[in-house]
Amino acid sequence: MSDASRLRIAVQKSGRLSDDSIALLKAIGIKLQIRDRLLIAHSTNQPVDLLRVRDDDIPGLVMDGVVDLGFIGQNELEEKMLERQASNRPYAFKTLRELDYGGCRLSIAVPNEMSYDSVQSLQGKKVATTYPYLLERFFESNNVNASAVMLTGSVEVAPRAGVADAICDLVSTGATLEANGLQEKDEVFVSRAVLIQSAKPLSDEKQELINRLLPRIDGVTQAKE
Ligand code: PRT
Ligand code: ZN
Repeated sequence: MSDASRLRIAVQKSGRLSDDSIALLKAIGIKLQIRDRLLIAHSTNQPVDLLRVRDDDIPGLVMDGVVDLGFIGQNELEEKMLERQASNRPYAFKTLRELDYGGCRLSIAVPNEMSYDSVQSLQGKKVATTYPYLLERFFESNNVNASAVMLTGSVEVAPRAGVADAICDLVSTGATLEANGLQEKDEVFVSRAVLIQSAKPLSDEKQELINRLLPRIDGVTQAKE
């Protein structure tokens, strides 16, 4: 059984945010022994437990109050918030800090040979993405009538596979787009990692621990600047 008095923090188990999130927790003095296979990691010097999950699950775990804190990319967070709004499920949370890692942008990209003057060029087209809610919001705010085709992976091959005309995917260096004959055209959402807290009131002990940890995060972040 897990101990409800311990602060529960969700981190991505294995992916682009994992190492930086764990490094930050260690840098603010939380000792952790992480065993690769295990879902839970207990801190040996603080009343803190880590829940190691897929990043897709982190916003919901925080919004449902299953964990107290979570490290997550704003792209995933915003997408899950829109999804929950659309289905009338709770989506409240507090952003405690924007972090200095996980930077990327969700962009529209089209095949090199496709003519693209503005987002209006997507009129009547199919756009493959893992972020249908963010993409549909972008279409709506630009008055474009296009459709989002949901793919959970390999989005960049969708145009070549004939599944979509264009894509809306995360970009950092742009190398993946280039390797797939695609050109970045419009930014839909700019993202970085954030630390979020459940909207549910926590015990005084937990809240005091969080309040002690936040200045340390600021210290670590400033020291890197
Ligand atoms: O298994 P799990 O579901 O936990 O992981 P995941 O595969 O969904 O996510 P992961 O680990 O790939 O990314 C986690 C988070 O990292 C994302 O939600 C973003 O907030 C952030 N991030 C930052 C990125 C990138 N940069 C990024 N470049 N996530 C993905 N990419 C991918 C992108 O999808 C594309 O395939 O990298 C490729 C593009 O990179 P460049 O450098 O070639 O442009
Ligand atoms: Zn994921």
